[in-house]
Amino acid sequence: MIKVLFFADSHLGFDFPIRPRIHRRRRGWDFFKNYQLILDTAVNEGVDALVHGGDVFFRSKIPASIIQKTYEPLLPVLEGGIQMFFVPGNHERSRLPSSPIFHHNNFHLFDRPRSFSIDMNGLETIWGGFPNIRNQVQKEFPAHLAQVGFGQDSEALKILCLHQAIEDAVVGVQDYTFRKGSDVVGIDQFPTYLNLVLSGHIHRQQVLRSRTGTPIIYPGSIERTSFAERLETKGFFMLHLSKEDIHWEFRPLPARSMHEMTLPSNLLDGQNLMRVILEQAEKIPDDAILRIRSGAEKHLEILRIADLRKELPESMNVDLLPPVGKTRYTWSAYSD
Ligand SMILES: [Mn+2]
Repeated sequence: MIKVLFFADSHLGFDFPIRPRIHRRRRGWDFFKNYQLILDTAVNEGVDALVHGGDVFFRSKIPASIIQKTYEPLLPVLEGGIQMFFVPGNHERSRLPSSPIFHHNNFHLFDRPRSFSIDMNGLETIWGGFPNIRNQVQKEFPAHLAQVGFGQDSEALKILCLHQAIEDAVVGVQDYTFRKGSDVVGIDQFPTYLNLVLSGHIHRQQVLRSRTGTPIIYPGSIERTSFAERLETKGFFMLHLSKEDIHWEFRPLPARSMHEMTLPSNLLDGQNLMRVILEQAEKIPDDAILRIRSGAEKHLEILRIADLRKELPESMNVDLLPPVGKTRYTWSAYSD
């Protein structure tokens, strides 16, 4: 029996400006705190393997200090004898910034389709995987899998590590479900010889089954990265694997609560608007993330975000947005 901790989508560097223009609470530390909690759990519970399913970082160009803050705490974990597997995600453009820890004997990077055969507590395992395929994954998947080289006939336990959208995955407050498509791996594309599939990318934790019954596990993101995740419990999976049996439990992590309010469009004076906002803020935790949606474009002229932040608790994260339909940017509600 081996114990595996699986997490993904840590998005480190999210809201973590190196030289902030204005001083206010940032969400960046929340992500690093949960990251450290996960590493501590791996050590304290003596897991045999730790898997990161990709989107380690928030984007592909990462300041050196964030890279260091990310990799440095991995060293004591590796030194403790835990085997570590990392999948490059789409946010790091399928390539992780390199580090000396990549050369550690216990660190295994899926920098290309490849596999690692390791004897763990007497259990023969083959860990296969490849970096996020950004386009045409449905078409590319079989060739990538072949290049992984699982050795289909071996008796070893075969675990596939990915960072992809998979058919049947569900996301967002509206329960959007991924259907088969060119950028989605089909549920019938997983060969029977696989014992377990671990994937990042989808930010809601869930367990799917391949057509032939192989468990496909998404741990979700370690903190909320968008309002589409506001109802989701964040966390990671602890798995127990043996040749006869695979079981798992989900472990929740602390996550900041998210709230949205829309300002009444008929209210057009600063004082009254502020009163409405403060009334709403009273009802939510002091460390909530509050998104204020203007009801009318005029609200953006009347209210200043700096004034709002001054009036609301310092521990709260506050944003003021244009009315629905007038938003200048969009964010991917599903799987960024
Ligand atoms: Mn992600």
